Amino acid sequence: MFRDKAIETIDKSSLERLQLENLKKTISCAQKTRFYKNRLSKTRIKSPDDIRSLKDLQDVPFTTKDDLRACYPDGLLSVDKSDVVRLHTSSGTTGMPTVIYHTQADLDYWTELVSRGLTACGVTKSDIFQNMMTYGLFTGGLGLHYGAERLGALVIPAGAGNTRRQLQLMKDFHTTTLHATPNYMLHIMLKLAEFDISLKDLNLKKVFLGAEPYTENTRKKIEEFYHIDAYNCYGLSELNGPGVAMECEHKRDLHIWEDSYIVEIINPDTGEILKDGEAGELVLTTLKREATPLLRYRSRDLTRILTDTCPCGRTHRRISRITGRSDDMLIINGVNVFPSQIEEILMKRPEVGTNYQIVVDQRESLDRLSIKVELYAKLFEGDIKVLERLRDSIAHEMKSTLLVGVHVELHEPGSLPVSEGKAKRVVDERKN
Ligand code: DLL
Repeated sequence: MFRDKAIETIDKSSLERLQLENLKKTISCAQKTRFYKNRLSKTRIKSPDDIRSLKDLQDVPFTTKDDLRACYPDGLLSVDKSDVVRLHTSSGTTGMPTVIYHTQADLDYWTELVSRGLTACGVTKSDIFQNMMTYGLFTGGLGLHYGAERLGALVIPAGAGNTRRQLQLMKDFHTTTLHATPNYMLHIMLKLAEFDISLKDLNLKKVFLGAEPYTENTRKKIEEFYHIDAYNCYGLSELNGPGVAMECEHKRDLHIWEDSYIVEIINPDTGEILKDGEAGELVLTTLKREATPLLRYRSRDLTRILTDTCPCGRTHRRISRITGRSDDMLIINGVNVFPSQIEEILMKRPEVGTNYQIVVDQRESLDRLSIKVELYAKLFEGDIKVLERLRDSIAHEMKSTLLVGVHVELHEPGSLPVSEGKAKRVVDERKN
């Protein structure tokens, strides 16, 4: 199903023409912001007319999260404040927040992109869409809310948390489609029995999972438990929020909407532009945003462009599942370890439950990597030797994959900290 077949299946040369036209408009918008006026004045691109081909964008320097922070609160605003209808900011927990302003046209386009993604997975006006993401400054709640409403679905703005109420809403209103973090979907699995709700009482068909990295094994675990289809939805608040790229019904990774973004993949260490298929950091330029245009924004997310075509017929390129962030790599006694490698190993094991935590500390000046894993309750009823064998086998597989020794601790279900929003999987207790 298509929301806008003409644009979703546009041929390459028409798409590039459209991108060029909109890139010029974006440069013109950007020059109205204090930040880009100053930055572009130091480059060859002094006016939209200096952009003759899409390649000319490469003469513009990257924009980073630190640039956005330094612009707080309005250094990146390109329209009169009276034309702004909403703003979103990041939490600012790791420094100054970043702020993105939207005109009504910006919000309309964002909503349209989300509706496209939902439609590509078969969501229709007959669906009951329960949105279990946080509403507010975080973009996950409002982003999908308006996208689902636009295509006529009945939206339940449940927000995050309060699992008992979530389950009651699902049951009473026959919810068909959910939107949640993967970590929260895993958490609810444990709660069904506690609240005396069986899957047979529910009418779930689909879930959209996003806002945090997760592996294919985690998707499978969620699909198999709930007997539903789980679709990946990616985005970041600086580029609107959810809906930058979404899967279609074929679940062959994420269609990125190229009428709205120019996509580049770079080597995160050198900034060199990589070829399609090569893994690196995703860099995005907005093409349709008026209030806060961004040129070559470094997402820090690691992915690659997929070159094969998708059977759905959409022509926009696809990116692979995000494997992590260029800044979330752990260095354990000199060895690089990505949290996604650990999740991959854990989630394919049927004994492993729904939650885990990675803890790094130091013993006698050496780094120590510990993995705390929840198992299903029935495993604690049997022979302790079975548990010991399982612990050793996980530790062995971790060591041979990660090339560092791992201390594995097995925990009962519900004993590790849970989060209703994004999971905090890594606790790094080392002093830097
Ligand atoms: O998390 C927007 C969002 C909300 C996306 C709901 C999808 C669903 P931020 O809080 O700015 O925005 O965090 C963005 O989260 O750079 C990725 O590192 C990570 N992320 C988001 N979606 C995915 C995903 C929202 N599907 C950061 N897979 C991004 C992997 C994801 N990582």
